[in-house]
Amino acid sequence: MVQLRVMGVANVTPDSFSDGGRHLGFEASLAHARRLIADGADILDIGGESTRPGAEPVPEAEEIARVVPLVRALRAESAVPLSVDTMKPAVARAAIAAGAGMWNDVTALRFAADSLATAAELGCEVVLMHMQGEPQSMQAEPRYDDVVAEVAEFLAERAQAAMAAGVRRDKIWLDPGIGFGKHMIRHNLPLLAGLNRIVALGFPVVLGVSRKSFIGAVDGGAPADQRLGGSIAAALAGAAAGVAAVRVHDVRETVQALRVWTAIEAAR
Ligand code: HH2
Repeated sequence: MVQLRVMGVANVTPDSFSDGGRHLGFEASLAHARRLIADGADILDIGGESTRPGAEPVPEAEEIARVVPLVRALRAESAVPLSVDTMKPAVARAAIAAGAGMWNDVTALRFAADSLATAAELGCEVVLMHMQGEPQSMQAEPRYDDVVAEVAEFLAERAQAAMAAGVRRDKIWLDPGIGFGKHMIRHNLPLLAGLNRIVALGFPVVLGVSRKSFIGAVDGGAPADQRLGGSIAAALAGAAAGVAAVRVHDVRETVQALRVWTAIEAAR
């Protein structure tokens, strides 16, 4: 069985929906990232711009100033793989130069004209995520005839585009983009139920369900800080479907859940 990796979310933003700026500032974000590593994160995903619905864009220089010092500091003291969560090629370039090895792009390398070429040139791993619409407006009126088929088709097309631009096949990860231009119930749940069809595309899949709104929608409106149980349930659904990594805020609890799930699977 392929080892399922836990990607810990290490945001350096004042407006992330789930941790509300609690880790703003270099020292606080470094301390938080160290905690995630101690808790067992296999990868850290460092983001300087919130992608929550309605979030304001962050200027490129500001995003670099948020992300790069943290990447550099973590690279100096830890061997844990580092990912940068950004749409901007210049931010990815700066973070990779500072020691990150993965570019996590929620726009699947569509944001800038030079996104694809930059990913190929950097030679890093890339996460291509599905999103319908733009972050500012994506939740307004998402529409699909068959959400699993359409997400799978999009991801296959973006993987082809990346390879055509020179990204190596073995560097590509795919992500269905739970919550990105999807109705909380009508789209996210069938997509989670059909994850095996995304996995069947033949690339490692990253799944981000941690603290997302659909959990609140299923559980009587539970707020973001009370979605741990639902986050773990959805992560385990991903594990059962064969995803390669789960992107989570609560690393310690998720590591424990996956260890127990994996131990039971091994006993079959
Ligand atoms: N979700 C968020 C951000 N980046 N990247 C990938 N690959 N997959 C996801 O599901 C994903 C992502 C949103 O979560 P969070 O980082 O907690 O919020 P914010 O964007 O407000 O920082």
